[in-house]
Amino acid sequence: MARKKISLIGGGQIGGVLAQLIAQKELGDVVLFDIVEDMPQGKTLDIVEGSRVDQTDIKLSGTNSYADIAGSDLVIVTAGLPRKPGMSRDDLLTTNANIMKSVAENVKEYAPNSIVIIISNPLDAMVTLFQKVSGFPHNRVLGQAGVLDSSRFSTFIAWELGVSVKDVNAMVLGGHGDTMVPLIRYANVNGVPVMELLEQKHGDNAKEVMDAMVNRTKLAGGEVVKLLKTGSAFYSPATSAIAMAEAILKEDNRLMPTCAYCKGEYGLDGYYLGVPAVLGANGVERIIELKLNEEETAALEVSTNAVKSLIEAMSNLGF
Ligand code: TXD
Repeated sequence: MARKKISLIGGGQIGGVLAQLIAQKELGDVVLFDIVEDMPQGKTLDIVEGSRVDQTDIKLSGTNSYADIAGSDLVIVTAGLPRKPGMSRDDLLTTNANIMKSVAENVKEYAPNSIVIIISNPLDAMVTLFQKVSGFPHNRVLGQAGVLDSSRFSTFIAWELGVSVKDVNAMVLGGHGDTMVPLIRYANVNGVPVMELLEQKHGDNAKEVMDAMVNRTKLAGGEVVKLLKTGSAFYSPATSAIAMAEAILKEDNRLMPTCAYCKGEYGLDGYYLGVPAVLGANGVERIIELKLNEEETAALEVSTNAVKSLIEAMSNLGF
């Protein structure tokens, strides 16, 4: 089988960890692109010089020229500014929309057959814009947010219940903002409902404990930004995007919360939103529609409306 080619647009904090993870997992050869001169060359040289120790052998190169991404199977985009303390993801809209437009034009020109995973914020708007500018089929343009938000939720559940995080399954849907929707009813520890376990431990206070975890999940990105002071989370966003990349490159058909294009699913027509999707050879193979109850439907609607107004704000800015 031919070696896969993976291009990373943006060689900052997340881009660097993506490159290292791809190398360690030998998912394919890596081209790391950034507009900053020499930096992506330096990062990839640094990573490749550790490959003897890691016992891995792939090609890694850094570049400031889009021509080098030609023939990519997969492109992962992190280009754009991260948040500073006190900023919301939406505050990044104008700056990152300008960057995303140029990225989409270049990926369209140089890697027209690639599948593209967007990570840059505000996520739902950036995925929408990339698809619009590139004109790529919707199944080949998707965004990473839900895998990370779900992993954060799972982590808090594991800590609370004193069980291994490996056994926790919890999913977060909706937009990648403070209105995201952690699905309490579906959360389980190897099949055992989390609420049942919380009731055993906390009795009548179980709901309060769950609400606190849901809240922490929604604000988890900001919690890290506040502590780091100079940027936003980068290890866990990278690891999450790599899980999606692996599902696509290995054609695994894995079910993951994905920012995917809805054509009527969840009552949403013509918008990108975080929904459960099967990821495989074609990118988004299909969206899975869950039977949400009234409360969940209402929460998702709030999130959907937030995404819609973000897209409207972007279009009012001329994008
Ligand atoms: O889960 C998620 N989706 C996210 C998203 C979780 C955390 C952070 N998330 C967002 O990812 C964050 O808000 C940012 O918008 C992106 C990238 O975050 P990162 O922490 O990697 O930011 P850096 O370190 O500032 O890196 C951005 C790089 C930097 O090296 C710039 O020089 C480069 O982007 N950049 C560009 N690259 C290519 N082309 C253009 N035009 C360009 N402009 C800047």
